[in-house]
Amino acid sequence: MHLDHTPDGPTAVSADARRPDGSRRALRIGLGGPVGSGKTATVAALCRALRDELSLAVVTNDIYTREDAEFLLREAVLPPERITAVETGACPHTAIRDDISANLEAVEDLEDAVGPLDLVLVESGGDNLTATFSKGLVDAQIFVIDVAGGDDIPRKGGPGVTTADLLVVNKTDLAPYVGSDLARMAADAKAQRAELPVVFQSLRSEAGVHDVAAWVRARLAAWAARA
Ligand SMILES: Nc1nc2c(ncn2[C@@H]2O[C@H](COP(=O)(O)OP(=O)(O)OP(=O)(O)O)[C@@H](O)[C@H]2O)c(=O)[nH]1
Ligand SMILES: [Mg+2]
Repeated sequence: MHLDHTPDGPTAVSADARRPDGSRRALRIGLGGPVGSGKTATVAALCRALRDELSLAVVTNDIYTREDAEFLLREAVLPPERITAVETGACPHTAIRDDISANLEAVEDLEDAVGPLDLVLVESGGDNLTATFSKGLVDAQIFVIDVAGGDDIPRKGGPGVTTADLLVVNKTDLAPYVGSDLARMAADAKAQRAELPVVFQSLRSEAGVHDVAAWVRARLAAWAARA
């Protein structure tokens, strides 16, 4: 589990911040969350928001398919050589927490092939509220839930909701249709997370991924300063 946070600063560095050749490695940010909450859509929006200012790449994890990577390729959010799929072939959380070797290899291959990179986004396959990334794989993690999954999800907690460096409550545009109470979700998230940040977003709105992109930029600035 990924537990050593500071409320607004970077978490402990997951591994050596330098590559074997002495160059600074990319900041790695993991995106986890339940099936269909909007992880790939958030990754796509982040790529569009950041690709002109940063060198970035994406690793997706699917159980038996490459669908998330194929979606990102179809949408042309990045050049194809910057998107890699890992087929986990088991419970999604296994590849991001227990045996992270395939993901680490994918990240390192990307750095070799298209580096130097500023940022690598690693999307987990959709999983339950306990899915968290190993600190050996990512430096920070975003947990994406959505309002259609039920407005009691923040209250239920679980490691993703309570300990992720950023909690994203996605699809706020759907709240009126599914009867989700956003104020209650915000209060429950605050109770679970204290000072850790929460972003409510709709990728269908004009603001889109703006707040999450701002959070990523702040993490990158802290990462660059420390490395
Ligand atoms: N209305 C609405 N739909 C959204 C929003 N974000 C994503 N979606 C839709 O929700 C569906 C699932 O989004 P994905 O990004 O594929 O979700 P995911 O978490 O990557 O799903 P898995 O990888 O299968 O776990 C897609 O049809 C998206 O277009 C949003 O903010 N509002
Ligand atoms: Mg996905």
